[in-house]
Amino acid sequence: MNVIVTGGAGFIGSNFVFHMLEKYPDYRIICLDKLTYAGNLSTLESVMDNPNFKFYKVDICDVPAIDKIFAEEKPDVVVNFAAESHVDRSIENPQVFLETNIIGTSVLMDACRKYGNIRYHQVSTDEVYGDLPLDRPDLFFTETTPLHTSSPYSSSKASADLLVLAYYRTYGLPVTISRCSNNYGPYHFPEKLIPLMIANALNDKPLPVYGEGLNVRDWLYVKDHCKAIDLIIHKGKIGEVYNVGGHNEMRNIDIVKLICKELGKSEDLITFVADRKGHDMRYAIDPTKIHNELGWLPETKFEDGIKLTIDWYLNNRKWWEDIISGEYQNYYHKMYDER
Ligand code: NAD
Ligand code: TDX
Repeated sequence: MNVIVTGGAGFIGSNFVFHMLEKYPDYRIICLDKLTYAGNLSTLESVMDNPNFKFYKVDICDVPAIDKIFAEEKPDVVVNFAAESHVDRSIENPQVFLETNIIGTSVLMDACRKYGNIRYHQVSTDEVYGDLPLDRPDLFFTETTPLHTSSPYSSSKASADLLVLAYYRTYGLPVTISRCSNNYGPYHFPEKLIPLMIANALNDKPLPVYGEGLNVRDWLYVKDHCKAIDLIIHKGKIGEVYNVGGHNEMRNIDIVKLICKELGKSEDLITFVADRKGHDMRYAIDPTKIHNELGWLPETKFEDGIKLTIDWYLNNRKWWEDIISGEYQNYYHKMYDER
């Protein structure tokens, strides 16, 4: 089987590439990535020489380039991870989110239609459902919860989801969508909460918590997300949406305190800063459908996953130090210096 993985030089995409190459030695994995600020070729170093792996530096919005790759590689399945993924950046500059997340999705699906009605999987997010109030712990997002987005990022992802479902209904393209909660684990770009706090704590820098840190996220170890997508592309029902989440809700402030504890750093590093505009309060996924239909369950407990993650950042300092010493410095100053 030939599997195109877009965004495979990013956080979840790279973990998915590793998972697929290890689990299916007879598959070819073809990675398409533009290598934006979030894509990192060094992440894929260990698989670059694998004869079952091929890398193309390409923008998913580039129609002729995508057409050419589809014609040459003859994929059986396309899994689309490629996206602008950071909510804070979408608040600063929405345009590129609309281009990659919406137009890019349609370019890939058009190529799927053109080259033989190819199986297409869209990696989406729980953020398309908006947020839940803190005082209603009984509420969860199901696949039928209405889309109700808050940020340019989540709006672009919801738009893409609607397009994917339209291509199913209108053209009969064999699609599925997964909507996952917050991932954490190796190769997570240090602009996001957990790796940012680990990197700052290790450098004894302030730990910038937005607002009062009471916002709740439902954290899932990245490898469990990859296993869910693997199941969906092999056994999922065409035209369906699957929620993926770990029933592991935590307040931001508790995550940051836990990171301080694990690293032996003082909680005095914690600094409360101005809140994110339109900040979603709580995300909580009901993963009953994927459990009942496909037998998926998260395997990694948060207490184990966070230790594995912290160990990974301790053992792979060069990976994230190279990132935070470059263009990231400008980003960090702009976002945090006068916050
Ligand atoms: P990431 O930002 O770490 O990686 C995105 C990758 O896409 C990068 O390698 C980047 O170079 C590439 N890319 C960006 N624009 C591109 C373009 N125009 N053409 C080709 N490649 C391009 O993101 P991530 O956290 O790994 O997220 C992957 C996917 O999963 C996204 O679609 C995101 O919406 C979704 N998702 C993420 C989370 C999470 O917690 N990180 C949770 C649910 C869903
Ligand atoms: O410096 C910070 N301080 C802080 O308090 C950062 C970067 C974040 N936060 C808060 C904001 C959120 O409540 O931590 C929480 C998590 O923030 P992010 O890591 O930016 O993730 P989130 O906004 O929840 O979105 C993530 O999950 C859903 C991914 O980035 C998305 O791509 C995914 O769709």
